Amino acid sequence: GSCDIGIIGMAVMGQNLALNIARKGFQVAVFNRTASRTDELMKRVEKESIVPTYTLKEFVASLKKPRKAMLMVKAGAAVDEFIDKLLELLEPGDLIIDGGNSFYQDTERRIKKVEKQGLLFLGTGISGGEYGALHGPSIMPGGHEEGYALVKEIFEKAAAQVEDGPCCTYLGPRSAGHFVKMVHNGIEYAFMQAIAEAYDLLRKAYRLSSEAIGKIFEEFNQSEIASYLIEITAKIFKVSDPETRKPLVELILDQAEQKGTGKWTSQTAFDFGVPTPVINQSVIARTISSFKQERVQFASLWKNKEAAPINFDEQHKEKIKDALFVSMVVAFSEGLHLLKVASQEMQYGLSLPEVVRIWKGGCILRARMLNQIQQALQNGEGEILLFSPTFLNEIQRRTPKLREIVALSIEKEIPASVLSTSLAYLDSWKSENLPANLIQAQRDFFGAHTYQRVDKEGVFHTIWEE
Ligand code: NBP
Repeated sequence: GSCDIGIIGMAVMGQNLALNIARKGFQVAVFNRTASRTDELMKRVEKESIVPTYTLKEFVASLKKPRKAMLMVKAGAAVDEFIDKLLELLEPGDLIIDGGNSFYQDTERRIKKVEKQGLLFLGTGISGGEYGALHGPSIMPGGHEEGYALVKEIFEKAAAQVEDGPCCTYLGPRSAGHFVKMVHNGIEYAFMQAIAEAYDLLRKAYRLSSEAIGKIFEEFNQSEIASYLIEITAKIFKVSDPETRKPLVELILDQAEQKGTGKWTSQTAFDFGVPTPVINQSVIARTISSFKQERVQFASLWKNKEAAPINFDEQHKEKIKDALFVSMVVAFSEGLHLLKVASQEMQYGLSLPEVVRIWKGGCILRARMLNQIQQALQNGEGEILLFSPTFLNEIQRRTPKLREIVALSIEKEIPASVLSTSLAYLDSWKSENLPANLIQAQRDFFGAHTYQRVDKEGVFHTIWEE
C-alpha cells in the first residue's frame, strides 16, 4: 500500500481529521463500518489524497509499512472490536492509534494486549471538536515512544500551531495521553459550568437580555479571561432562532448531557486522593440539570418568588469577570494537581509545562491565562498552581469579588455551585486550622481509629464514654 496513515471511523472527528492530515500532504486511507459515511467524506474531498476502503482487509492493504492505523470511533466496545480485528490483519512493528476519548484504564489493558503481539500502540487524546479536527487540534499522544516516532511528522503538522511549536508532543508511556485528555475534559466541564453560572446571574439577578449578556462576554474575551469557551459563549448569544426570532439559547432545554470524561476525572481524583471539588461540582451540576421534570415540580411546591433586579454597572461586570478568573485558575490548579500526583503514581513522567503548552492552541481549553500558567510551571513554582507567586497576588486580589458574587447568588437564591465551590476550595487551602480535629475525635469515639495530637508525638486512643 501507499497510504501514510489510515483512519477508521468517519463520524465528525474522523472525517475532519482525515481531511486535515491529507491537506498537509499525506495520503490517508479511510474506513467506516457504515459505508455511507465514507462516501459522505469522499464528497468533501477536493485535491486531498484520500483513499476510501470498504473492507478492513482493503484498508490494511492500502497502508504503507510499517502500517499506521488510527481509530476515531466511539469510546468503549467499538475500540476493542477494531483492535481485535486489526490484530488479525496487521503484523509486528505496525502501529495502532486510538484517537478517541477512551478511559485510561482501558488503554492500559489494550496496550498490553497489542504489545504482546509485537505491535505498537498510542492512546491519543484529541481536542478541538469538529473545527479543531479540520484546522488543527490539540493532540495528546501517549504509549509506545517508537510508535510516536512513526507518526510524529503527521501529528505535528496536523496539530494547531502556537508561537512555541505544534500543539502535540509525546506525553509519556501507556495511558499518559488518554489520562491527560481526561483531565483536560474535567477542567472543561468546570469552565463551562462557571460560565453558565455567570450567565444565570446576569439573566436572573440583573435581568439582562441575551443580547446584553453576549456583549459582556465579548468584552470578557478581550480580557485576562479570554479563552475559546468565553469566545463561543459570546457568539452563542448572537444567534437567533429563524422561526421565532428569539435568541436560540433561550429555546434550548436546560438539561446538560455528558459522555463521561468529567465523571471519570472526578472518580480518578478520588482514587488518587486529590481534591478536585470544582470539577466534581461541575459534573454534579450537569446531573442535577437532567432532572428537569422534578425541578419543575419542586419549583411549583416551593413557590419561588421573583427577587427585584439589581442595576448592572461596570463594577458588577468586573466582579463577574474576577469571579470567573478565580474559578478558571482553580479549575486548572485542580486538574494540574491531579496530573502531578497521577504522573508519580502511574510513572508517566509528565512534563506539566509541556501539557499546558499543547493546550494553548486547538483545544477547547485554550485560554490567554495558559501563558502565565506555563510560565509558573516552567519556573517550578509551588506544588499547587494556586500557591505559585505568579497567581497568588492575582487570586488574592480577586477573591473578595468572587465572594461578593457568591454572596449575591445566595441572597438571590440562584444556584452558583461551581463559583461557590471555588471559593470554599480556596478558603479551605488558606485555613491553617480545619475542623478535622473533630472528625478525628468522632472516628476515635465510634471506631477506635486513634488520632494524633498537636502537642506531642504518638498515636492516641481515648475511651470517650464509659
Ligand atoms: P462518535 O463518538 O459519535 O462515534 C461514531 C463512530 O463510531 C462512527 O464511525 C461509528 O460507525 C463508530 N461505531 C460505533 Br458508534 N459503534 C461501533 C461499533 N460497534 N463498531 C464499529 N464502529 C462503531 O464519533 P465522533 O464524535 O467523531 O468521536 C470519535 C471519538 O473522538 C470518540 O471517542 C469521541 O469521544 C472523541 N472526541 C470527539 C469530539 C467531538 O467533538 N465530537 C472531540 C474530541 C474527541 P457507524 O458510522 O458505522 O455507526
